[in-house]
Amino acid sequence: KPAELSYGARAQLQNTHPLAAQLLRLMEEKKTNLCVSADMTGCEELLQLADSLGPQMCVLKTHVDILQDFSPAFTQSLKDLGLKHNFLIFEDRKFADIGNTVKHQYEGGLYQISSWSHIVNAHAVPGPGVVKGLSAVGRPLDRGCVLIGQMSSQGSLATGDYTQAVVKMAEEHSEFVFGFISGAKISNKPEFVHMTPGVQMQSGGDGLGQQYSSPDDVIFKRGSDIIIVGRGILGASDRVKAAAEYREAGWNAYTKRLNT
Ligand code: 6AU
Repeated sequence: KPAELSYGARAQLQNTHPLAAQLLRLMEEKKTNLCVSADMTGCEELLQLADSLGPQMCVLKTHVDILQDFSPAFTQSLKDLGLKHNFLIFEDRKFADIGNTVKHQYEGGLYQISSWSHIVNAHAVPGPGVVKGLSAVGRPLDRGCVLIGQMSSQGSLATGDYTQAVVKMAEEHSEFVFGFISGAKISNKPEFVHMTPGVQMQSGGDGLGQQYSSPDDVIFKRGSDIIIVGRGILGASDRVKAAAEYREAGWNAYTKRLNT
């Protein structure tokens, strides 16, 4: 088994994308590989969550199109909280159209995602044009993208050869793509960052196809880098305590991997 590089060491590799380097460095500094999935419907509640959990997480993930009271002022407040607590913002938009369309969806409309979100994700199903379109908007702003190589949901079609084709597409567009959404490590290149959703302390599901694995399974056994946790934290009576527990479980799994 090849030696495991720390997050900090991976940040310094020649070919690590600048945004990935920033992310890996802040993970090392803050000792957290927790991404909180802030799937909430009110701006004020989301901002309060971001402020209270800010110290625990490396990334805050949003679904901005489920907010009932979205406003441009909200994104400014979110950016300010990101600077205050040193976390990156990830709008989970899952772009999946031709290059010209995703370019407009990324930059324009009501949400102007490129103006506030450091990270976005995309499906590879349209072919490399989706990455080229996003890249035309995102690169001048020093943004980055993760491609969806696998999904956590039951019956997902993103498996096998499809996953391998996603890895190839990422490698061919590493000036903008710096990693993956996947259940496990799917590329051996240490420059790439793997982020895994479908994480809770207990295995199980949600009745709508979501499937859960534990932080230890995801980070230690399957070699991913970041746990993405939504309802495991949002559904807890004490969210700060729950986030601290996920953070500790994720970090312990990482240090165990480094020392094995
Ligand atoms: O922890 P949960 O189940 O409450 O939330 C999981 C979050 C949701 C999903 O939209 C997202 O992770 N997600 C993704 C992402 C991040 O792209 C991919 C996937 O395969 N499964 C998944 O749950 O906000």
